[in-house]
Formats: sequence, structure tokens, C-alpha cells
Amino acid sequence: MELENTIPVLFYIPGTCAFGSIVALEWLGMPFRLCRLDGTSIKLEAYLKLNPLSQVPVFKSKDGVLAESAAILQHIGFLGLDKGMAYKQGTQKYDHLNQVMSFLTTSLHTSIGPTIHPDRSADSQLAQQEVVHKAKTETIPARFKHIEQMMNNYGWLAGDHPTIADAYFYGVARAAKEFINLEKDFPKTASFFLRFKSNPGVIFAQAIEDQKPPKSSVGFKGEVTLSELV
Ligand SMILES: N[C@@H](CCC(=O)N[C@@H](CS)C(=O)NCC(=O)O)C(=O)O
Repeated sequence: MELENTIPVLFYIPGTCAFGSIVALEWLGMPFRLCRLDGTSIKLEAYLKLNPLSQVPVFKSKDGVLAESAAILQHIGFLGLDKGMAYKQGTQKYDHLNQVMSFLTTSLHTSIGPTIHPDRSADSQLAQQEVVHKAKTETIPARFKHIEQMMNNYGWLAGDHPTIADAYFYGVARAAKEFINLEKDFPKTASFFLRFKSNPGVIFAQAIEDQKPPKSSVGFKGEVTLSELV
């Protein structure tokens, strides 16, 4: 039981930005568990103790409790430096990755928010429709334009291979594929989605979200419930 408690846990809700952290954990290859939440359990007192903001992802390990995707992914990425998941602080590569992560977790993430929770951006239905329309036709395409420019000659965001930035981007940006014509307007980003879809970490995270038994995993030690953890 004590050994069990030392295995890190990632708290997630399917379909959210927590996807990238699941991908990164799978890449890392160290033992981890997952705790699936929903719109109700995320508001429970037990979870609010972990993250008073009532948001996912949260990562609980022997090093403590971490919220915020950028912090969680840099933490996991540091553990996976030998795998090239992230870069050593103090290097140009780290600074660039950090810059990309900052853009993704702020400008990009917040641009997509209104399309998922329009009620949080405006009160009346008409005002909400306007907010969603502006997000889909102006703000999000502008952010994707920047992403398209950031895609490097290797087809990734921060290196000659996928890093935590690519894992996070995939999880957040997939929602926008429904109303953005990637092939026509953002061909490098369209190609990114096609290639990254078959990455083992992405296949694993997708199976988890879809509640299908993952075909393979290096470190996954199973799902736990919130009540088992408190
Ligand atoms: N700044 C936070 C944002 C986290 C966030 O907004 N998470 C969303 C999912 S993408 C969430 O938990 N939504 C649940 C809710 O707001 O009820 C981060 O980067 O991790």
C-alpha cells in the first residue's frame, strides 16, 4: 500500500488540456496512475484541496502537488531530459521551449476557452454567440497563424522531434479542428496533426480518454478514484 502511494497520479478530464500531460507521462516511461474526473468531481472538497481553482491537470507525486500544465509538463519534461522531452534550463533550447509553452498555455488556451464555455464570457445568449463567433473567426485563426509560423523545418514546435510543447498543443488545439480548415489555411499544422496522431503517447492518451484498454504502455499502473486517494 505504501509503495502504491508513492506512484505519481495525474488528475484529468477527458477532452481537455490535460491530454498533453498524459502523453508526456507515457513518454517518460516511469510508473504513474491516472484519476479521471468530470464536471462534478472536480468541484468536490477533496479535489479543491489539491487545486482550489477546480481545474485539471493536477499532478501529485513525492515532490508535492503541482497544478498548471506548463509547470506539470516542465516537471515531467525535466525527468525525461534524456529522452529529449524538454531541455535543460539555461540553454537556448530551454528558453525557446519555454516561450512556446507560455504562448500555448496562455494565448492559445484562452482563445479556445469561449468556444467551450461561452457562458463564462458573456451573460446573454446573443452576446455569447458573438463571443464564440469572434473566437472562431478571428482570435483562434490568429493564434493558429502564429503556430503555423512556429512549426519548424522538422514539423515540430521546439526541436527535431516531438517535445512537451507538441503534446500539449495537440491536446488543446484538437477542439479547433472542427471549425478551422487546417489543410487549406494551416498546412504545416495539418501535417503535424496527421503525423502526431500515430505517436505512441498520443495513441495511449486517446485510448485512456475513450476508456479503451491501452494496447501498450510503459509505466501506466491503472486508474484510481478520487475517494481512493483521500
Ligand atoms: N492555466 C491552467 C488552465 C487549466 C484549465 O483551464 N483546465 C480546464 C480544462 S482545459 C479545466 O479544468 N476545466 C474545467 C472547468 O473549468 O470546469 C493550465 O494551464 O493548466
